[in-house]
Amino acid sequence: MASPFPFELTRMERSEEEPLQKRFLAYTEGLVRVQPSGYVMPSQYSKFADKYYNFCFREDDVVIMTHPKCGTTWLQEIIWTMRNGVDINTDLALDVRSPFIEFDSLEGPHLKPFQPTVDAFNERNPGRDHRDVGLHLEVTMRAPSPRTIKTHLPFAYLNPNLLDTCKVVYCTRNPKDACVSYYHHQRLVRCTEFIGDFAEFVDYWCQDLLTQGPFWFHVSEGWAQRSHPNVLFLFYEDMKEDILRELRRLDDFLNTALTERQLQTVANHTKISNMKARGTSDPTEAATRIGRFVEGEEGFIRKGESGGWSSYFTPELEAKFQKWMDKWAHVAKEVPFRYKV
Ligand code: PPS
Repeated sequence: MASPFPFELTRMERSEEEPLQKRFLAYTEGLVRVQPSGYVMPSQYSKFADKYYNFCFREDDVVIMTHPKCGTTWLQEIIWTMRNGVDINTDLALDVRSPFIEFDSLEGPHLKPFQPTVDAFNERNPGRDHRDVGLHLEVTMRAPSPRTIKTHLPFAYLNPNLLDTCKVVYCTRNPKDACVSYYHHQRLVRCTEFIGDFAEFVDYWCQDLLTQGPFWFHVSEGWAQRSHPNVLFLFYEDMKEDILRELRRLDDFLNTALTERQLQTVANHTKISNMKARGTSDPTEAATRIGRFVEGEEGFIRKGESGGWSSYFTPELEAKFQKWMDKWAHVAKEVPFRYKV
């Protein structure tokens, strides 16, 4: 039986929302907060929160859970490839191979969906119109096993039986690099369309006003579960430092039993330069063509560095960021982030 979403959803105060709507052009429908965490989402989330909370996971699902910009896409390509016989010749888009459960909550109706996702929907829901239900939710629900599911939702907003049912790979990244990456992302994608500069973005980040945050709330949820037998907790910086070591950990956790040679193939296939070169991994070209991405911004798969933040943060921005870290010290001091690898 379905359980109601147990948290309160409140519309953001007009005094906070209106200035944001002038700088994030896509937030025309407004924003909501989940209480008591203060987690921010576009208002469409209210329509789906119950459905995500009751989403039925399967025993052979693997869920990739991250705050945005912490290594999701890299892991989706790695884990899908590892779990699908090291198939490096697939012509299916990553969005279809590894669906994004709550994407319907993040994009407005003005955006044209990706054709491969619509095709997957039509194949799995003959005769139904994706505008009547959640396109991405349905594509995820009806995906064939074994599913490799992407989510940016924290544990609390998904089915409480998630960890009793399947495995979760939680990945995080130092918040300075995540912030730079999110800045570029929110300028790029028309489902946010941020038009300000980096200093302004840091201001919103440090006030925990950005969607799919607060960052530390998300990380605290993942960190609390790091020792659960069905959780593998990863750092983006560790993957940058030694990808084969992290692939071996994934191989153990997922029971994929790949040979060292196969792991090397996965490492090569998921190198940033190789992922950028494939439309099946990097949606930038296709999304720009159909008006989902703003032309002239950096691509969806961008630099992929650790430590790139140092050329963005002025001493003033560092001081502002530090204050925000101090505010969240109870979590921030616990998690051993590395700021350069
Ligand atoms: S999203 O939109 O939240 O799903 O973004 P996410 O995939 O979590 O994070 C995007 C950042 O990861 C970088 N990236 C990679 N780094 C190393 N290797 C590979 N293969 C790779 N693929 C994506 C991507 O470039 C983003 O980081 P930045 O710093 O912006 O370059």
